[in-house]
Amino acid sequence: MATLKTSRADFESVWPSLVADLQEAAKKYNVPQNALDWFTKSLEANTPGGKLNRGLSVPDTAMQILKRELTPEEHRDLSTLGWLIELLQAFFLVSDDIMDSSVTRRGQPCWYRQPKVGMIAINDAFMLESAIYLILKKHFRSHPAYIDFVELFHQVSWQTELGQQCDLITAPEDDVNLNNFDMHKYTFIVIYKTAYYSFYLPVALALMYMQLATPRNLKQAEDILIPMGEYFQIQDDYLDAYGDPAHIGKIGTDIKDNKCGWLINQALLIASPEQRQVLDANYGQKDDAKEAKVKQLYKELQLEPRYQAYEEKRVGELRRLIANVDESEGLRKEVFESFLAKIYKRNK
Ligand code: GPP
Ligand code: MG
Ligand code: MG
Ligand code: MG
Repeated sequence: MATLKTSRADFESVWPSLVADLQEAAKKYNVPQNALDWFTKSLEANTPGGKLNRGLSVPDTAMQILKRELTPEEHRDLSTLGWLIELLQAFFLVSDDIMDSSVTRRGQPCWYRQPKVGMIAINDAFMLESAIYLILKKHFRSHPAYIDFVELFHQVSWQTELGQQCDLITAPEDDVNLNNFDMHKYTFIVIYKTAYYSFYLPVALALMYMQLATPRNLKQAEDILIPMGEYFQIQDDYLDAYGDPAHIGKIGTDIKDNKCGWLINQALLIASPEQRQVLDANYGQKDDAKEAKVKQLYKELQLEPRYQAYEEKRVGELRRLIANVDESEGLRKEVFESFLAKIYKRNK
């Protein structure tokens, strides 16, 4: 059987109607034209334009479970739910780039650094979040899972904020103390700030939409998707230092930002006392030369091959978890296999 997959073009074809819905919602309150234009510009600059993996995986998951192509109505609805994840992601990224003092995103200056935007980006981020609930209400008000969708978006947002909070308070700008880092804290940060919204949310939405969600299959999905999301964020941390900015569309800031990331945690596990002193003296400072010294030490510590070994080990574990998926309550191994295929050895 050919693999069932949503094309990027089919998914993107749903977006303009959602922009129109949102403009409609704003027009109800007689929003002045310049404000409407600003909102449209923020929607278009921040929502499409990424890899769209999270959004595409909602219709993809449904097709794999149903083992057939979607009807036009199912395609529209599931793509709409997918776009809601992309709106959630837009809300998070606009905010995260301010908090991380980042420079570029998707090959462009971060939204808050674009002409005339600045801290207006904070309100733009709130509006991207509100857009989720406006569209949910408009399209799914009478769907049996409506309240489950609303609660799921709230729950996953809360989980992401818990992770983001820990990420931020573990990386104070003016108090570099590498003793505050450890792999236990690291794991908490990445599971909450990334894995729930990027991996669990699309599958849970697809199951709820098809009215196939049960406590058991949701739990089973979570048990695979959370370690997969943890692996995805470890890749993100690796690419922060080793990725090509032209490819990943962003310039890494983790070393300068004093982040409790995967690379520094691995370095701390294996550094000699002398190497530890180099890290203490150079990590977490807004200084190119110091950042370069940390990267040089990462090289000496052979963190790149260490990452590759980690990747192979983790992928082996994930493949074993997938092989053991119980398909009797609607889930299918293929759902998880296609998530894994999209991220294995990714370089962007
Ligand atoms: C990724 O961290 C995590 C997020 C984008 C979640 C943000 C959560 C909020 C509640 C705002 P990251 O900073 O490593 O991502 P990137 O490398 O893309 O900047
Ligand atoms: Mg960031
Ligand atoms: Mg961040
Ligand atoms: Mg990152």
